[in-house]
Amino acid sequence: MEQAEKSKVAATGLVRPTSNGPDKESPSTNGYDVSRNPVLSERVDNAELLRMYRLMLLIRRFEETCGQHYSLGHIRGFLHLYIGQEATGIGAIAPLEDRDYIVTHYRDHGHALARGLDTNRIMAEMFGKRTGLSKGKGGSMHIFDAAQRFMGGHAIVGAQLPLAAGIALAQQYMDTDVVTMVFFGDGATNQGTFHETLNLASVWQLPVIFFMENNLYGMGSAVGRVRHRGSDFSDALGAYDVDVVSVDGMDVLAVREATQAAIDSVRAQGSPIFIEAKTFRFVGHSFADPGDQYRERSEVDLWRRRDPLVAYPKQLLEYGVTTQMELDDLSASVDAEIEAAVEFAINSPEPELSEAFDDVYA
Ligand SMILES: Cc1ncc(C[n+]2csc(CCOP(=O)(O)OP(=O)(O)O)c2C)c(N)n1
Ligand SMILES: [Mg+2]
Repeated sequence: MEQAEKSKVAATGLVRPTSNGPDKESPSTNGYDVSRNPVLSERVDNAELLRMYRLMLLIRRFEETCGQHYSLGHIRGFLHLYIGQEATGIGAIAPLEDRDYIVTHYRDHGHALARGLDTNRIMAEMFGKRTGLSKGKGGSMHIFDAAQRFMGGHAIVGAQLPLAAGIALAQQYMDTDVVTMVFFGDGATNQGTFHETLNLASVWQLPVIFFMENNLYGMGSAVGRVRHRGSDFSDALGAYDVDVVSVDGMDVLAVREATQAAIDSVRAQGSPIFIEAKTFRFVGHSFADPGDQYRERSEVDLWRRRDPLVAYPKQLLEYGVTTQMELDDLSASVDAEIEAAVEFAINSPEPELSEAFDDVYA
């Protein structure tokens, strides 16, 4: 293997088997060696690599299916698909512990599935049914499961940031080592809440991970048109003395490695960390937006060539982590799960009118 190629692969935790077989020090016997990666080595085995792939596929198929049912009028309101960004969500959420919190934006179904929330109940929420995670009254932008510490699903750009700071402040007050991860887009960085929250998180040294999914566009606005420094966030972050990590959001293992290191650090030291994952949505901003009026076709094609749903399984096969037959079985099981979720949603009742004001706090 070329040296450059080798070091690139080693950085993601996978090392191609050499003709002499796996490295002697490797704990693995099937060609997959994470021992060279100090962050991932003790935590990621082949089963976990496959679990991550299954979740990525589950998100992709879930999103495609939602698109179909939106066209049929079964899903209403807004629908913001996560297609293209799967590697980012899975790489970020996989290393979190059950006790950690997630707060996110309206492009939230991918995060909910990554967290392991019930597929049937997420789908039912999409369909506005009573069995949905928000009792059918939230819809696609308001997936919520307090028991699993998944605190939404928020439609107002940037609104989730101060909520995350509040959760982190509570954890700091109670002296736990719980980490709060908040997702937001590049567009949210121009909101006042972004700067206010970063300032307080820095002043109070809150245990929070600011996870920016920089997909280069906020609705139809390229980041370079609405930020004077474009995708260079060092100016904004330098002011708050928050450590910044930038990672390739199309590479699930690179995201996982960067996030795991950030989680370890936040858990140990309590201070905030900022992660920027560069990613891309392959489809429009929402289902109503064809997504091709403000982006060059060539730009979309370029990113599509890096589709994590193509690259990652190829990597798993190449490194002997799995077989094509196993991937096919896994794909069939994902299809069955999605089919069952749609059936569950279709057969579930609508919320009662009498429940309209239940769970309203003010
Ligand atoms: C405060 C506020 N302003 C405007 C909107 C309308 N809006 C919805 S999504 C969006 C773009 C956000 O882009 P970004 O944060 O990059 O997230 P992405 O959609 O790319 O994931 C805007 C302007 C809103 N929901 N809330
Ligand atoms: Mg964006």
